[in-house]
Amino acid sequence: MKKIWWKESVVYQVYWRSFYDSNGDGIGDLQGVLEKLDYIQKLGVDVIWLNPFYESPDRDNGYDISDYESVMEKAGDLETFKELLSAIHDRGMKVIMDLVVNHTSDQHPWFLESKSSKDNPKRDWYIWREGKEDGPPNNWRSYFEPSSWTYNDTTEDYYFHSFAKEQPDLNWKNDELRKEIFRMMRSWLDLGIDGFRMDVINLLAKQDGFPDAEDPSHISYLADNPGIHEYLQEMNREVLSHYDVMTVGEIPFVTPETGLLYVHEDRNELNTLFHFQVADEMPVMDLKRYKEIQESWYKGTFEKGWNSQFLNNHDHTRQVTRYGNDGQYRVESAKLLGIMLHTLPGMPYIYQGEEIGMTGVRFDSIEDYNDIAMKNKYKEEVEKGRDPEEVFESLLLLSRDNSRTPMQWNETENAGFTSGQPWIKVNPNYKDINVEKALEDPSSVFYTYQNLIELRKEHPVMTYGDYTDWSRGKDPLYLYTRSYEGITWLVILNHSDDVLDVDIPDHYAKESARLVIGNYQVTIDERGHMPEKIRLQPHEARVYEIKENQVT
Ligand code: TEU
Ligand code: CA
Repeated sequence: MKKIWWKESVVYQVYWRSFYDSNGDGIGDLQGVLEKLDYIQKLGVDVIWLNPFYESPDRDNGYDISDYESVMEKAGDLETFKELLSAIHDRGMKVIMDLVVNHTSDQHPWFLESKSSKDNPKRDWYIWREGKEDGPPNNWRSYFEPSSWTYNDTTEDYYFHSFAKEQPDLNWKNDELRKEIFRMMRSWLDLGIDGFRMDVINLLAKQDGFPDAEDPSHISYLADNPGIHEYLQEMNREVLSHYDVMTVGEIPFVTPETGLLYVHEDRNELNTLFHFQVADEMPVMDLKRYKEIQESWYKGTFEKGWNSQFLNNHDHTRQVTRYGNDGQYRVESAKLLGIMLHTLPGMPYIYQGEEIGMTGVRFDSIEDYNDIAMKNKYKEEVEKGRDPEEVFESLLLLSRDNSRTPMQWNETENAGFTSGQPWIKVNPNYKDINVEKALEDPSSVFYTYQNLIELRKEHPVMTYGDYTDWSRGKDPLYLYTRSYEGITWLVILNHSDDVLDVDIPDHYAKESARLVIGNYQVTIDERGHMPEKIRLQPHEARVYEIKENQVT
């Protein structure tokens, strides 16, 4: 297997607008990230992923870009970004930027031109179709709207958008457009960034002819269409192959088979991907399914391409709330999920605040929310005549704002995030859960994460080890091994609120072992032998190292 720096990296995602506000306008900013770099460095991560900070009307928090080459005023300016970039490099870390090239803002000058007349030179940079029988060209939904088409009065036809109507999709069939995007990518890479997280990158190619969908509510027709691999190979050839950088594609609706086509080492497209089998199929933990997904991605991609591990991000509710226990066992459960993600095969991503066990939120009314996905859905359902209270309740668990509340730094007003009025309310639990407290407490979630990241630097088994699941069918137990060059790590996790008795597989029982990391105090057999049976406390996680040459 090829060894390479990014495979060995841990990435920390900074949703800058909710990270730290340096100037009191209530919005986090790049200067704020700069001021908190010591904190990120203390955690020990290798790479920082910054969500989009390009010029944008901000209808979808920066994912609606109106100028790819300047910095949104809220975030700061290009000089501040350059300063941040070199400060991160000085600390031995790297930076990846969000690349959002499936769509732009409807305020991008390209789109303003494109919609102005049928013979405008930028007309073909977006996707235009005639309507059908007084309606849109087909029956497709978009992610954020009941239709993926919006009518343009001036030209009396429709443009296509996979997301909100303020986010028209670019036409990747157009050669000039692709050239312009590649040039823009090179200009950021030439500035010294270390790669890209590529927003919904498998949506670039569209289905020929836009045929009606049998079931328009399953929007997978938006993704993974013929032509996509040609675009990405061209992007690799024209841009990426000329730099030593990493790329991670956001790739919804793929299986290990189709996902591998994006990241296979011989195909020269992307390095790694985020797939959404967990997020899309599991609103809450379904351990049986989770194990199947891990197994199939391991079998499908290990030693051929490279996978990622994450359970939350700025779009997905905080993991301790969604997949753990954010009440009585918040600390144990946050640590267990961290230990799991960092010992499964693939690059671990940490979303800001995860490392202190931040939780999801429940605000009182829809007015307190900002997420365009949630607000549009609320409006759509209420307009159908459904009870507003019921609609509101149904959207709470997965609202993207669960993860977008400000980073909780300390117990002062607004959690120390801003001296002004925060753009989104702070989670009321900030007096209990905050960075200052976490750093003072040697047994906090923070130090478990710090430890996990440090362990990866010394133990190649975490990166390159093969994976075997020994627990199949025995939920809530998840027991697996990673093995590499004679070293085996045995990971034992209790995904439940109850005590759990576990039989250690014969192969490993009684062998010489040491505890590498756990989330409870454990007294180990003084001869250092793996017991035959162990009793796990609620949400307990243990990782043992076993030297295989001593296994008889
Ligand atoms: O998200 C696309 C998106 O909707 C997925 O993350 C979704 O969660 C996945 O397909 C599983 O269903 C990206 C950005 O992360 C998001 O913030 C933007 O709103 C969106 O693209 C549009 O740019
Ligand atoms: Ca600010």
